Amino acid sequence: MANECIVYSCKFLFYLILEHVMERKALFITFEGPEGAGKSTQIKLLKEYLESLGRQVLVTREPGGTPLAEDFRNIVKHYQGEEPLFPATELLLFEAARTQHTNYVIAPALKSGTIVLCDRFADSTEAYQGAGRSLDMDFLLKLNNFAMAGCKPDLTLLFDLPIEVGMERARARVAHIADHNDRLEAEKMDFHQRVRDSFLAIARREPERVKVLDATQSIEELFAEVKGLVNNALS
Ligand code: T5A
Repeated sequence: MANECIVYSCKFLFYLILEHVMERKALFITFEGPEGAGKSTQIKLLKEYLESLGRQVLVTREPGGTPLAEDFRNIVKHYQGEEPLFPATELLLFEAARTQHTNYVIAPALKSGTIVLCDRFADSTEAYQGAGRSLDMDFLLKLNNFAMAGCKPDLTLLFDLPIEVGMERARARVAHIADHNDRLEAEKMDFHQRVRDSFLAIARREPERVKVLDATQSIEELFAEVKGLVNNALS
């Protein structure tokens, strides 16, 4: 009887401590991967899960997340003017959008103890503009660092899958939109292959932060992995 009491008290204490830690720890989680990897789907599920634990959650995205950054998003994704968007201009627009986003949204949210779930962040710039567009990587990393304004992800979930599978999913999702145009999605397959390879290289370089998930799994299987990794990061 006495033993049972001790076990019960220990369990009670453990859950109290867990609840306390989970309640207060701000966390910055980014979601990365090639086109159509299933990030948005997992973010939605994770938000619901974290809110069911009583946590304050902010879901946001890049490029975007503030009204002005959303304007920049519209340009980098859909611009069709006669004057081509110079690759360095594209990079600067992504970094300008990020600067608005980190300073006005992400940093204040983290400061208030909110869990921030961000659909793409600085690793996407390294993969798309650095590897995809072959821009000067050293300079790009410095710009990334500047635009991040101290908001370094605690955890990055990299949804990896063959680019053909992701492109097919992305195409199927917008098949009903007659005049769909997306500058980056429309890039050639070798561009997207460089993007995928670059994401995997980042994961090899920073294995503590970046966790690679096999995004060809079902939505449910993937979410079980996501939940495990996030619970780990929270405890
Ligand atoms: N970019 C971004 C840069 O070039 N540089 C930068 O610095 C940054 C920040 C953003 C674009 O900007 C580029 C990268 C991008 O090209 P976006 O519209 O946000 O544009 O594009 P994505 O981030 O690629 O978003 P997608 O919506 O295309 O892909 P997701 O969010 O990864 O996928 P999701 O969840 O919408 O799923 C796609 C489809 O697949 C299904 C879903 O139902 C959906 O129909 N699906 C699955 N099917 C089978 N199995 C699963 N496990 C599935 N999960 C989802």
